[in-house]
Amino acid sequence: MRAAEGGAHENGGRHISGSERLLCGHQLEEEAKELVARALAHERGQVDFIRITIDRVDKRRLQFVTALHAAASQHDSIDKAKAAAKTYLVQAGVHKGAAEKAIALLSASEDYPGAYIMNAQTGAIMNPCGKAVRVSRMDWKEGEFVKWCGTYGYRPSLRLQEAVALASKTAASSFTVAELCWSDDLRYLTGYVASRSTGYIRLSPLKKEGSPTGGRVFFVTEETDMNQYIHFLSEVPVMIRKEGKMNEPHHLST
Ligand code: PML
Repeated sequence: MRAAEGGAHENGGRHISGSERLLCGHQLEEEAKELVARALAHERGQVDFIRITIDRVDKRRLQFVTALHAAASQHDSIDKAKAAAKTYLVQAGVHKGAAEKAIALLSASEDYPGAYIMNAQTGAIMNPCGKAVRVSRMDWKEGEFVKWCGTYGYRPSLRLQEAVALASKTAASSFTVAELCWSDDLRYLTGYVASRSTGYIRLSPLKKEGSPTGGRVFFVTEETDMNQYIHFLSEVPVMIRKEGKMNEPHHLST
């Protein structure tokens, strides 16, 4: 589901809400209703465009990815949380200059309807034609998210469920070095750095209450084949599970 204010995204509408599910047929009706309710009630604005797309997924194409492990990094100021984000990004293999550029980018970004892709060494933005990239076709295997939360003592929430699924799918690509994200919702101040080496590190506060800025940056290797990368993120169906053999980086067989 994706929803916008002022018309469709492709016609310049402002992005308000988006969500992804992988479901069995009998769950479709109820979930679709919930997604519409969610778009209509969103605090970022009054939507006048909602698009729900439903595609059948061939089970044989389904890939399983183990959820990233989690840690929390709580700070008493935004500057300190951002400095910690930079340190974790550098630990994951991002060049210091690229990490700084991404933090500045998200600190000024509003309504970008997907992710920026950034060269992890040079900081160059790589999005084809400047278009935001949406990660799609991923979800948790039934019951696994609640187990994952239990391990870390987190209260399950839809926001966390979707963020960890997205971060785990993205980190599973061999082209991804790391991800930086924080919400553009006005009252949600927690974000994260994610990578195969650091896991999913929740950082707070990454912005001031009431600020509409935020978004996602995926840092990629110099060797990234953009077509393959975007195909994996947006097309390949991925089920997230809590346990499993540690993922080999995904080599993008389709
Ligand atoms: C979003 O809601 O747009 C992103 C959420 C990021 C943080 C989720 C968390 O770990 O609490």
